[in-house]
Amino acid sequence: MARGQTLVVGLGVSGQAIARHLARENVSFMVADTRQNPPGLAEFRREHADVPIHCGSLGELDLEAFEEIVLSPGVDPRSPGLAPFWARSQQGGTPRVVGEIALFTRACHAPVAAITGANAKSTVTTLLGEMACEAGVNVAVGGNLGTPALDLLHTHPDAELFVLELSSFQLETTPCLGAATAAFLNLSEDHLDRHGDMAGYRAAKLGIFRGARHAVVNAEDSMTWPDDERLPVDRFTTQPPDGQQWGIAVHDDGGGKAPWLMHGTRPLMAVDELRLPGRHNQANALAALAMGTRLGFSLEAMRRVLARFAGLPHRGQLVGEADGVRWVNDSKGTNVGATLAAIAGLGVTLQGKLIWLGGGVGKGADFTPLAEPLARHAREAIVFGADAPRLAESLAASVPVERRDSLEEALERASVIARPGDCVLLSPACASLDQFANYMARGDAFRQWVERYLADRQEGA
Ligand code: UMA
Ligand code: ADP
Repeated sequence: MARGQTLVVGLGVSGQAIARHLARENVSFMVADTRQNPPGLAEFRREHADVPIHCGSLGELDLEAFEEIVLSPGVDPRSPGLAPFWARSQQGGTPRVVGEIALFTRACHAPVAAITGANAKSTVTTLLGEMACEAGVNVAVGGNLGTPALDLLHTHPDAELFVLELSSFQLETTPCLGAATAAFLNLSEDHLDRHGDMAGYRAAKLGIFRGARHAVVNAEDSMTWPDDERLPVDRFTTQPPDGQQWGIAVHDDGGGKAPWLMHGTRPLMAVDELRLPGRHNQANALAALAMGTRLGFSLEAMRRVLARFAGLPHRGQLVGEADGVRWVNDSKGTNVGATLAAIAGLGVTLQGKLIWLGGGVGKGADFTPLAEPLARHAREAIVFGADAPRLAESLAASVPVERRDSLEEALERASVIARPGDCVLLSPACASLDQFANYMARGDAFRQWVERYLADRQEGA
């Protein structure tokens, strides 16, 4: 192996984007994947016939010989084979160990708006991207969501702005992002298997502020606040704003008093005008407004987007409504923090009660924080999947709990007990992998069942 070469680790979506980028830049590189036969290998060989590929343990490679090692996000820089190189690289030594976003920042010459958080990243990223479009900006949107960041450079060579959703995995291997504006939306337990504890998870996410010129953070979650006190910061809250915060307060525009999204004392738009449902989405709208304002978008353009954006599939998505009962697919609620937001956010908007459907693979999370909001907002909790017993045990003292084997059986039960004004909410607080290919397949199963059920009722009526 010639010294000076780059090693790309991981042959997934990100690794393929890294390889395409290095090939375009005429950088000599090889790829490695710790799986013996990673999916996409044959396709990769066809696309990059001259690129050496190593499948198997990284220990079989002479890592010292590389100048740079570029990791896919799913590859842990602290894994045994990489840890010494990662530690040395942190001290400025070689080989440099970085991730895809480090290569992106080197090659990108347009401003970047970056979004991270345990939850709501995709929603805020998409909202901000739509706002940019509406404001007439040539924008490219991607990252952890949709198109990998490095591919955006190629698909949008004339972009005036990049809006990127970034995960903790991507941020920890990015030495200096240099964002024009960077949002850290919230922090709750997730990915602790990789980051060790909440401090490690937070430290990785704080990477979003390295080199940033502006920050947007959650006034109600001090874990999202940057350590660097010199960084200009906008804060959002779902409470009445304090000073120049972005918040929600009662305002009368002549048509009577109503809750409005506010920037300090400036009314922005009535909460009623927002198409996205729930209190948590009001927070998301405020975060996007704060970023968009910093980027110079007009309030009119941003309001038009907020009035029409109905949300992404599987995130608090209304999939059917009949007899006063709403059926909401929040299958992307795959951790306790997300589900707490969905329960509290939707619960406060209901005339009736929630019928909550949850379960799957709990990733070892503590479910007890769900008990209090469910006691307040839910008629019943119907649990299914691998961690149903643990969920039932955590909730039974606070809310009526029914256990079912499958999502379909949980839905049957929900249809029997739902009353007008209620909302049947699938927000499982768990990964789906015990019973589904992914959270999208779970959400699709929910939607299909609801559509069939509502069609049958209509036929029967
Ligand atoms: N691999 C190794 N060794 C390892 C781990 C993985 O060789 O120790 C190999 C695997 O065998 C596989 C490849 O690396 O061939 C997979 O790489 P990856 O896990 O980094 O996944 P990608 O397909 O490259 O997708 C990644 C993100 N995945 C993760 O962070 C786990 C995608 O986010 C992202 O969209 C994509 O890069 C483009 O940037 C997905 C995700 O689940 C949506 N993200 C997590 C989340 O949102 O919670 C962080
Ligand atoms: P991410 O990309 O971070 O996973 P998404 O926008 O896909 O975020 O939303 C995932 C889930 O997060 C939603 O399905 C919902 O349950 C929850 N969620 C949405 N908004 C918020 C918020 N402001 N705070 C906490 N959780 C939220």
